[in-house]
Amino acid sequence: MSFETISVIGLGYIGLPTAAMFASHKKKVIGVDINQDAVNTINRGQIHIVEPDLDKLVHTAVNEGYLRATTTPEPADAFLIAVPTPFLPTENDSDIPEPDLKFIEAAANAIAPVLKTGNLVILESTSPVGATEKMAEWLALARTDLTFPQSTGEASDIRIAHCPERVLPGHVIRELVENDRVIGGLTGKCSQAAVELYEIFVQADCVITNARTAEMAKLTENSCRDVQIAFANELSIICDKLDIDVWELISLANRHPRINILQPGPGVGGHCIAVDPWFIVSKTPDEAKIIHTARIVNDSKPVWMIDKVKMAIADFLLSNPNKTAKDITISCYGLAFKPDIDDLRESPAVFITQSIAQMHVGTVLAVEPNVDHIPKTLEAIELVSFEYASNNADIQLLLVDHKQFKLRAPTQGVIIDAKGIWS
Ligand code: SAJ
Repeated sequence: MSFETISVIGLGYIGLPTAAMFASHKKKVIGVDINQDAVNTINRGQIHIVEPDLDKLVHTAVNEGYLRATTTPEPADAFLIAVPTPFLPTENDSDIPEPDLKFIEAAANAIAPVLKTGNLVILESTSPVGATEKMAEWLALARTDLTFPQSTGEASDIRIAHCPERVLPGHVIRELVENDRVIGGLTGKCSQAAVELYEIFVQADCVITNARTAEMAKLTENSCRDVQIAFANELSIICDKLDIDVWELISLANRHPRINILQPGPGVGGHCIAVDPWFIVSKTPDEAKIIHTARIVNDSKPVWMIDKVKMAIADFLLSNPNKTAKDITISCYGLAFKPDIDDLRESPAVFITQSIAQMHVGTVLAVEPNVDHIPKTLEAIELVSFEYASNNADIQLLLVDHKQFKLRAPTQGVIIDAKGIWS
């Protein structure tokens, strides 16, 4: 098959780097997004997200005429759908979140009118098991004049596959090229076509399976990490109770040749690890016991951190009877969802800092070396320098192990260290 024109639907953290990657291999790429501002930004050769090296790639691709963004799908040889798969709203905190496929359905309906015989449609969005088959049904309903693999098998006009992205934010450009790719076609020909497409830029193995296994593979990877982090987070709570340094404990245990415990933290953030396990739990609630429990353990860690701060406030007032809570300044170090990035979305550090600012009557300061302003939703929090925060706080709360924080620690105040770098 020849893929000269490739369309990427959804120009976010995965879609835009993928589009730029095809374009940098001299393929004509049509990027499609419902966000007109993002489309305008990309067509100026700029980017609306933060990812190292992506700006140069997009700038060159647009300037050389290989990448163009639009809000309306156009005919192409292959379509890659990389749209979000959020949750449906839940009524109670204890409800299991259900995935919402509305963006995949909208993308399928948007490309359906321009589909033609020989096209390949790939779902890249992280999806619950069965979503690719569902997408194929939506496409078939919209285009009764074409044949699809779910009904016609290998002879279908349209080929469909699920090929989940697995790249690490902050390393996307390198990992897009170097990571093995799981290719789950609805038929063998669908898989083969998808392998040919990814081989345009992927230098690692493109491993063929079926669509359901490919969907489950992605969910399994992120659930595995979530379970492992939950183990570390649970250990940190146990060790706190038993007066044991969890960091020392983990480094000792990790000297065993077959043990590799991850690091505890303030909770699990980001858009993947804290989300994807629910796609398994919601489908198989009676079976997914460990995966479900890991979510509960990790989601409860930020609340545990806030309780630690409340205890530190109470202790401070006990040993300083002439002071009130209003006199206590709390500095929070790090707002991003993980070290050395500027992404504050779905960040436990933001949740903790915001909750402390809401409950505490005294001053709450924040230090985040990777951003220069605080988003509007966090206006109650004052962004200050490390020096100011460390010199003025009574309680010093380390939330993210950014490299800047590894170089120095506050020399006064009570330290609460969620990452074990100042302990
Ligand atoms: N975290 C810990 N302790 C650790 C490691 C991580 O508390 O020892 C926390 C981080 O601070 C962060 C969260 O977990 O809040 C998630 O960070 P991460 O680095 O584990 O993962 P993400 O969300 O940046 O990217 C993950 C990756 N998946 C795996 O490593 C299995 C990436 O490969 C996926 O492509 C990405 O999810 C995705 O898009 O699904």
